[in-house]
Amino acid sequence: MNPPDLSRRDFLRLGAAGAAVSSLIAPTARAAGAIPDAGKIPLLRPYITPDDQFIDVSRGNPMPHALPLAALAEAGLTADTWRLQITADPFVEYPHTKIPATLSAPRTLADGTAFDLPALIELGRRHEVHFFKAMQCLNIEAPLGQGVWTGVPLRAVLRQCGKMQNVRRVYYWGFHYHDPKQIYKASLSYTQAMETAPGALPAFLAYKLNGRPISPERGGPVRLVVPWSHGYKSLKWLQHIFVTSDARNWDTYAEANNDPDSFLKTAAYVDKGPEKVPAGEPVYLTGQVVSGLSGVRHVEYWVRHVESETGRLADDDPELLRGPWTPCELQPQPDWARIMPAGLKPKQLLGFDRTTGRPLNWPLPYSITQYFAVIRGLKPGRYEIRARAVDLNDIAQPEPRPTQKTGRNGIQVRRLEIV
Ligand SMILES: Nc1nc2c(c(=O)[nH]1)N[C@H]1C(S)=C(S)[C@@H](COP(=O)(O)O)O[C@H]1N2
Ligand SMILES: [Mo]
Repeated sequence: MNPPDLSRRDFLRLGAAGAAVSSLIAPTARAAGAIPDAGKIPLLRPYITPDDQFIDVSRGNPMPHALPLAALAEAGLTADTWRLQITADPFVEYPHTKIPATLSAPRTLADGTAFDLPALIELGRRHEVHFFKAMQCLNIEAPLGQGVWTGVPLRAVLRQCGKMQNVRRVYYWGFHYHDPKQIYKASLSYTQAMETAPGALPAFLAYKLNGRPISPERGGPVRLVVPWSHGYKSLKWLQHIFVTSDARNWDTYAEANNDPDSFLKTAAYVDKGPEKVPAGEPVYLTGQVVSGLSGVRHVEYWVRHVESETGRLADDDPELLRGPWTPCELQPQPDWARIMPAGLKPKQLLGFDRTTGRPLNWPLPYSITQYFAVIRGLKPGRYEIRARAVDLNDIAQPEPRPTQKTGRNGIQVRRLEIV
C-alpha cells in the first residue's frame, strides 16, 4: 500500500526545494530569482516511507510474515486470532530477586483473559496516541523507514492487570514457533514503562501504521514500539508481556554484545550518487539525518581532495575534525495536513501543537529528515565527501558515545571523481 504522501511531488516542485536551496546560492542569482539546478536535486524520499520501501530486518525461520494465511491465523497473527498474555515471574533468585513479582489480574490464554485486538482498540478510545517514528537498527548504517504509529501506551495496558507488585522490569516477546531458540525478547525498566516526561513519547502497543492495520512484515497485528530507542526494542508480532522483579537486562540484544538500553542516536547518513561528475557541474549531496535523543542542530559536509585511493580515515582523525565543515540544508517541513493518513489531523500527533498542528520541534524527534547541499567549483580530481550531524548540545557525530555497539553512527563517506 502507498500512504497518501505527496511530499515527493512537493519536493520536486521548485517552490519547496528551491526555497531552501536558495540560501546556498550567490546573492545575485537569488535576486534574479534564478535558482540554477534546484529542480535537479534528487530529493528524495517521501516523508512517510511507503510500505514497499521499508527495509525489513526481521528474523525468524521461516519469517512469520511469509506464512500463508491459515498458518498466520494458527500462529495468532491475524486480527481475529491475536492474543496477548500478561503474566508475572513467580521465581526468586537470591541475591538478584528476593520477592516474586505479582499481578492480581494476569491475562492468560488458559483462563480466557488474554487481551484480544478489539479489547486493545477499545482501550484506545481513551488512551490512543499517534506519532511519527523512524525505525533504525542499532547495527545497520541506514534508517529503515518511518511512519505514523497509532496505539495504546504500555502503562495503560499494564493497568488492566490489577495490582502490580515487586516489578522492576517488563519483558516482552512475540511469536516464535514455540522454539526457545527463536525467541526474540526485549525489555524496559518498570519506570520507563510507566512514566513519561511531559511532552515525551511513551512506549506503546501499536496496532496501526499510517492509519492502517500493521502488516505482518512490519510486525502486526500488534507491535510494541519504543520511541526513544533503536529498532531492537520495537518488538514485532507481540504476544507476551512478562513482569519481573529481576532488574537485570536479558534482552536478546544484550546477549549480542549491544548496549541493551541505548537511546536512538543522532546521525547523518549519506546517499549514494554518481561516481563521476563532469567538471563545471554541481555535485548534489543528499542524505538522511536521524534525530535521536540529543536532537539535530544541523548537518554539515566536508569535501576532501584525495590524490588516489586512500585508507580509511578514522572518525577522530585530526584532519577530519579540522574540516572545514560547511552546513547543509535540511528539507523543508512537509505539508503536514496533506501527508497525514486518512482520518488523522496533525494536531492529534504527539509532538505537535494542539491548536496550530505545527510540530513543536523540527526535525521531529526520533524521526528521519533529509538534507542536501549543492557543491560547486570542484576541479577535476578525486574527492571524498563526508557528512555529520551536530546535535542540540553542539556535539558532532560520532560523539558523544562513539562506541558503535550503542548505535552505529560512524561518519559516512561518498567517493567521486570530477572529470
Ligand atoms: N519479534 C521480533 N521483533 C523484532 C526483531 C526480531 O528479530 N523479532 N528485530 C528487532 C530489530 S533488531 C529491529 S532493527 C527491528 C526492525 O524492524 P523492521 O523489520 O520493521 O524494519 O525490529 C525489531 N523487532
Ligand atoms: Mo536491529
